[in-house]
Amino acid sequence: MRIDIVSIFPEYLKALDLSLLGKAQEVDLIQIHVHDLRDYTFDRHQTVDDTPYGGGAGMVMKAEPWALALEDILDSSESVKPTLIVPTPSGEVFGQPVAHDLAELEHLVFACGRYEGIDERMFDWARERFDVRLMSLGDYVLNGGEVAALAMIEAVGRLVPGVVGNPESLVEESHSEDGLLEYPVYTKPSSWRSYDVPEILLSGDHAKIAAWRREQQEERTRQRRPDLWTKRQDMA
Ligand code: 6GU
Repeated sequence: MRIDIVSIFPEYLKALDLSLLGKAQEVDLIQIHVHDLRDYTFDRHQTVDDTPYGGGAGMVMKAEPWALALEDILDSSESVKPTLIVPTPSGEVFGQPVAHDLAELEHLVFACGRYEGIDERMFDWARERFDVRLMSLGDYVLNGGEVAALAMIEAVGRLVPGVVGNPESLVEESHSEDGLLEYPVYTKPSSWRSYDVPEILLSGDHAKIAAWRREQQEERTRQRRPDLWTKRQDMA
Protein backbone atom coordinates (compact mmCIF):
# COMPACT_ATOMS: atom_id res chain seq x y z
CA MET A 1 0.00 0.00 0.00
CA ARG A 2 1.11 3.50 -0.84
CA ILE A 3 0.09 6.48 1.33
CA ASP A 4 0.73 10.14 0.48
CA ILE A 5 0.01 12.91 2.97
CA VAL A 6 -0.14 16.62 2.20
CA SER A 7 0.17 19.04 5.13
CA ILE A 8 1.62 22.40 6.12
CA PHE A 9 3.03 20.64 9.21
CA PRO A 10 4.90 17.62 7.79
CA GLU A 11 6.65 17.15 11.15
CA TYR A 12 3.40 15.91 12.71
CA LEU A 13 3.66 12.87 10.46
CA LYS A 14 7.10 11.83 11.72
CA ALA A 15 5.36 9.53 14.20
CA LEU A 16 4.56 7.23 11.25
CA ASP A 17 8.24 6.21 11.16
CA LEU A 18 7.95 4.67 14.65
CA SER A 19 6.84 1.27 15.87
CA LEU A 20 4.68 -1.02 13.73
CA LEU A 21 4.22 1.34 10.77
CA GLY A 22 7.92 2.24 10.81
CA LYS A 23 8.77 -1.45 10.51
CA ALA A 24 6.13 -1.93 7.80
CA GLN A 25 7.85 0.82 5.80
CA GLU A 26 11.29 -0.72 6.34
CA VAL A 27 10.14 -4.03 4.87
CA ASP A 28 8.27 -2.19 2.08
CA LEU A 29 4.76 -3.41 2.97
CA ILE A 30 3.69 0.25 3.14
CA GLN A 31 5.27 3.25 1.42
CA ILE A 32 4.50 6.58 3.10
CA HIS A 33 5.33 9.92 1.46
CA VAL A 34 4.78 13.22 3.26
CA HIS A 35 4.51 16.43 1.22
CA ASP A 36 4.75 20.02 2.44
CA LEU A 37 1.89 22.05 0.92
CA ARG A 38 4.08 25.18 1.04
CA ASP A 39 6.38 23.61 -1.56
CA TYR A 40 3.52 24.25 -4.01
CA THR A 41 3.39 28.02 -3.48
CA PHE A 42 5.44 30.57 -5.41
CA ASP A 43 5.18 33.82 -3.47
CA ARG A 44 7.75 35.07 -0.96
CA HIS A 45 5.58 34.17 2.04
CA GLN A 46 4.52 30.75 0.72
CA THR A 47 0.87 31.71 1.22
CA VAL A 48 -1.59 28.83 1.53
CA ASP A 49 -4.65 30.73 2.85
CA ASP A 50 -6.71 33.86 2.34
CA THR A 51 -9.82 35.58 3.72
CA PRO A 52 -13.24 33.99 3.03
CA TYR A 53 -15.53 35.38 0.31
CA GLY A 54 -18.75 36.52 1.98
CA GLY A 55 -16.91 37.37 5.17
CA GLY A 56 -16.67 35.52 8.44
CA ALA A 57 -14.06 34.46 10.92
CA GLY A 58 -10.74 32.82 10.12
CA MET A 59 -8.96 31.95 6.90
CA VAL A 60 -9.66 29.54 4.05
CA MET A 61 -7.02 27.41 2.33
CA LYS A 62 -6.47 28.35 -1.32
CA ALA A 63 -7.30 25.69 -3.92
CA GLU A 64 -4.26 26.05 -6.20
CA PRO A 65 -1.48 24.76 -3.89
CA TRP A 66 -3.64 21.68 -3.19
CA ALA A 67 -4.21 21.03 -6.90
CA LEU A 68 -0.47 21.31 -7.63
CA ALA A 69 0.49 19.00 -4.76
CA LEU A 70 -2.18 16.46 -5.68
CA GLU A 71 -1.24 16.60 -9.40
CA ASP A 72 2.33 15.74 -8.41
CA ILE A 73 1.02 12.72 -6.51
CA LEU A 74 -1.30 11.67 -9.37
CA ASP A 75 1.61 11.83 -11.83
CA SER A 76 3.52 9.24 -9.81
CA SER A 77 0.51 7.06 -8.93
CA GLU A 78 -0.05 3.65 -10.44
CA SER A 79 -3.74 3.71 -9.47
CA VAL A 80 -6.40 4.79 -11.96
CA LYS A 81 -8.35 6.70 -9.31
CA PRO A 82 -6.59 6.92 -5.95
CA THR A 83 -8.66 7.54 -2.82
CA LEU A 84 -8.38 11.05 -1.40
CA ILE A 85 -9.22 11.19 2.29
CA VAL A 86 -9.93 14.62 3.73
CA PRO A 87 -10.00 14.61 7.55
CA THR A 88 -12.74 16.98 8.69
CA PRO A 89 -15.21 17.08 11.58
CA SER A 90 -17.96 17.46 8.95
CA GLY A 91 -17.15 14.15 7.27
CA GLU A 92 -18.64 10.66 7.67
CA VAL A 93 -17.55 8.98 10.88
CA PHE A 94 -14.47 6.79 10.55
CA GLY A 95 -14.80 3.38 12.17
CA GLN A 96 -13.43 -0.15 11.96
CA PRO A 97 -15.59 -1.07 8.91
CA VAL A 98 -14.17 1.92 6.99
CA ALA A 99 -10.66 0.98 8.14
CA HIS A 100 -11.15 -2.52 6.68
CA ASP A 101 -12.41 -1.08 3.38
CA LEU A 102 -9.48 1.33 3.08
CA ALA A 103 -6.97 -1.43 3.93
CA GLU A 104 -7.89 -3.13 0.62
CA LEU A 105 -6.86 -0.14 -1.49
CA GLU A 106 -3.64 0.37 -3.42
CA HIS A 107 -3.14 4.11 -2.96
CA LEU A 108 -4.47 6.42 -0.24
CA VAL A 109 -3.87 10.17 -0.23
CA PHE A 110 -4.59 12.31 2.85
CA ALA A 111 -5.21 16.06 2.48
CA CYS A 112 -4.71 17.59 5.93
CA GLY A 113 -6.38 20.98 6.02
CA ARG A 114 -6.13 23.66 8.68
CA TYR A 115 -7.98 26.90 9.46
CA GLU A 116 -11.65 27.07 8.43
CA GLY A 117 -11.21 24.53 5.65
CA ILE A 118 -10.24 24.32 1.99
CA ASP A 119 -11.87 26.28 -0.89
CA GLU A 120 -14.84 24.10 -1.93
CA ARG A 121 -13.76 24.18 -5.59
CA MET A 122 -10.75 22.05 -4.71
CA PHE A 123 -13.20 19.23 -3.90
CA ASP A 124 -15.02 19.67 -7.24
CA TRP A 125 -11.65 19.45 -8.99
CA ALA A 126 -10.51 16.49 -6.88
CA ARG A 127 -13.69 14.45 -7.42
CA GLU A 128 -12.85 14.26 -11.14
CA ARG A 129 -9.50 12.65 -10.30
CA PHE A 130 -9.89 10.83 -6.98
CA ASP A 131 -12.42 8.83 -5.06
CA VAL A 132 -12.90 11.58 -2.45
CA ARG A 133 -13.93 10.68 1.11
CA LEU A 134 -14.48 13.25 3.86
CA MET A 135 -13.78 11.53 7.17
CA SER A 136 -14.33 12.54 10.80
CA LEU A 137 -12.95 10.79 13.87
CA GLY A 138 -15.98 11.75 15.92
CA ASP A 139 -17.91 14.67 17.33
CA TYR A 140 -15.18 16.96 18.58
CA VAL A 141 -12.92 19.50 16.90
CA LEU A 142 -9.17 19.23 16.28
CA ASN A 143 -7.06 22.12 14.99
CA GLY A 144 -6.22 20.35 11.76
CA GLY A 145 -6.30 17.07 9.90
CA GLU A 146 -2.83 15.83 10.86
CA VAL A 147 -3.65 14.09 14.14
CA ALA A 148 -6.79 12.60 12.58
CA ALA A 149 -4.74 11.33 9.61
CA LEU A 150 -2.27 9.72 12.02
CA ALA A 151 -5.11 7.88 13.74
CA MET A 152 -6.71 6.73 10.49
CA ILE A 153 -3.39 5.63 8.95
CA GLU A 154 -2.54 3.59 12.04
CA ALA A 155 -5.99 1.97 12.08
CA VAL A 156 -5.76 1.12 8.35
CA GLY A 157 -2.05 0.25 8.23
CA ARG A 158 -2.29 -2.44 10.90
CA LEU A 159 -4.94 -4.21 8.78
CA VAL A 160 -2.65 -4.48 5.76
CA PRO A 161 -1.63 -8.16 5.52
CA GLY A 162 1.78 -8.78 7.10
CA VAL A 163 1.95 -5.53 9.11
CA VAL A 164 0.76 -7.14 12.35
CA GLY A 165 2.99 -10.15 12.99
CA ASN A 166 0.34 -12.35 14.60
CA PRO A 167 -2.89 -12.01 12.58
CA GLU A 168 -4.79 -13.66 15.46
CA SER A 169 -4.32 -10.48 17.48
CA LEU A 170 -6.59 -8.78 14.90
CA VAL A 171 -9.41 -11.23 15.59
CA GLU A 172 -10.23 -10.90 19.31
CA GLU A 173 -10.32 -7.13 19.21
CA SER A 174 -12.73 -4.48 20.37
CA HIS A 175 -14.89 -3.40 17.42
CA SER A 176 -14.27 -6.59 15.50
CA GLU A 177 -17.19 -8.40 13.85
CA ASP A 178 -19.17 -9.44 16.95
CA GLY A 179 -19.58 -5.83 18.14
CA LEU A 180 -18.29 -6.44 21.68
CA LEU A 181 -15.51 -4.70 23.58
CA GLU A 182 -12.43 -6.69 24.64
CA TYR A 183 -12.29 -8.73 27.85
CA PRO A 184 -9.90 -7.65 30.68
CA VAL A 185 -6.36 -9.03 30.60
CA TYR A 186 -3.84 -9.81 33.36
CA THR A 187 -0.19 -10.83 33.60
CA LYS A 188 2.31 -11.82 36.31
CA PRO A 189 2.42 -11.62 39.28
CA SER A 190 -0.88 -13.34 40.16
CA SER A 191 -1.11 -11.20 43.29
CA TRP A 192 -0.06 -7.56 42.97
CA ARG A 193 -0.37 -5.02 45.82
CA SER A 194 -3.19 -7.13 47.28
CA TYR A 195 -5.07 -7.22 43.94
CA ASP A 196 -5.53 -10.78 42.66
CA VAL A 197 -5.97 -12.18 39.18
CA PRO A 198 -9.46 -13.75 38.83
CA GLU A 199 -9.03 -17.36 39.94
CA ILE A 200 -10.67 -18.84 36.88
CA LEU A 201 -7.77 -17.59 34.70
CA LEU A 202 -5.39 -19.76 36.77
CA SER A 203 -7.63 -22.84 36.58
CA GLY A 204 -6.41 -24.20 33.25
CA ASP A 205 -10.03 -24.91 32.27
CA HIS A 206 -10.09 -23.40 28.78
CA ALA A 207 -13.83 -23.79 28.20
CA LYS A 208 -14.64 -22.03 31.48
CA ILE A 209 -12.10 -19.29 30.72
CA ALA A 210 -13.65 -18.69 27.29
CA ALA A 211 -17.14 -18.47 28.84
CA TRP A 212 -15.92 -16.05 31.54
CA ARG A 213 -14.22 -13.83 28.98
CA ARG A 214 -17.40 -13.73 26.93
CA GLU A 215 -19.43 -12.65 29.99
CA GLN A 216 -16.89 -9.93 30.70
CA GLN A 217 -17.11 -8.67 27.12
CA GLU A 218 -20.89 -8.51 27.33
CA GLU A 219 -20.89 -6.81 30.74
CA ARG A 220 -18.38 -4.21 29.61
CA THR A 221 -20.24 -3.50 26.41
CA ARG A 222 -23.54 -3.06 28.30
CA GLN A 223 -21.91 -0.75 30.84
CA ARG A 224 -19.61 1.35 28.68
CA ARG A 225 -21.25 1.27 25.28
CA PRO A 226 -25.01 0.87 25.59
CA ASP A 227 -25.22 2.10 21.98
CA LEU A 228 -23.19 -0.90 20.73
CA TRP A 229 -25.12 -3.26 22.98
CA THR A 230 -28.48 -2.08 21.60
CA LYS A 231 -27.22 -2.35 18.03
CA ARG A 232 -26.12 -5.91 18.72
CA GLN A 233 -29.51 -6.85 20.20
CA ASP A 234 -31.21 -5.42 17.11
CA MET A 235 -29.00 -7.59 14.88
CA ALA A 236 -30.01 -10.85 16.59
CL1 6GU B 1 -10.98 14.18 10.88
N1 6GU B 1 -10.46 16.65 11.64
C1 6GU B 1 -10.55 17.67 12.49
N2 6GU B 1 -9.93 18.81 12.18
N3 6GU B 1 -11.21 17.61 13.63
C2 6GU B 1 -11.80 16.46 13.90
C3 6GU B 1 -11.75 15.36 13.07
C4 6GU B 1 -11.06 15.49 11.92
N4 6GU B 1 -12.46 14.37 13.62
C5 6GU B 1 -12.92 14.84 14.75
N5 6GU B 1 -12.53 16.10 14.94
